Amino acid sequence: MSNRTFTMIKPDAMKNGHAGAILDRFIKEGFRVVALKMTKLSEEKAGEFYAIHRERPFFGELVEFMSSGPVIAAILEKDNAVAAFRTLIGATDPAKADAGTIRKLFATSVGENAVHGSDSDENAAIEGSFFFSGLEKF
Ligand code: 3AN
Repeated sequence: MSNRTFTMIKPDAMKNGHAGAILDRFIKEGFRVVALKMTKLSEEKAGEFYAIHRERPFFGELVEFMSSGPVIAAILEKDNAVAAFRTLIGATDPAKADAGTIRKLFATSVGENAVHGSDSDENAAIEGSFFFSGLEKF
């Protein structure tokens, strides 16, 4: 699993019409699509997904935002996928993200930051299994 990561195109990027450009960028950067779906998280499911942030002051805002509209969830494969993908998306706060990164190009704010990217191989596997069954991974 060390060459896989999990991502979501978040509701802000979906609403602002950036999903196609972001998916295109994933592929152009050499990530292979292992699994892909458009879905909408309930508040309960968003809370479960972000349970690690339960004590953070922005947790309520994060759950409300992530359940506010559809997302595109995907598992992506590439050598060193977790680190390579986090470099591609840029810093959490788009104002601090490097030029050319997905968050610099498409994010709205630190809370509405266009894409999620797993922070470890372990979390990539957990997050991928949260959204996809074995039958949905290719
Ligand atoms: P990253 O997504 O870059 O790994 P984390 O894990 O620190 O960043 O935060 C998870 C998510 O929580 C972020 N993607 C963002 O949507 C939200 N978030 C992080 N920091 C803030 C903040 N200061 N205010 C509002 N939302 C935040």
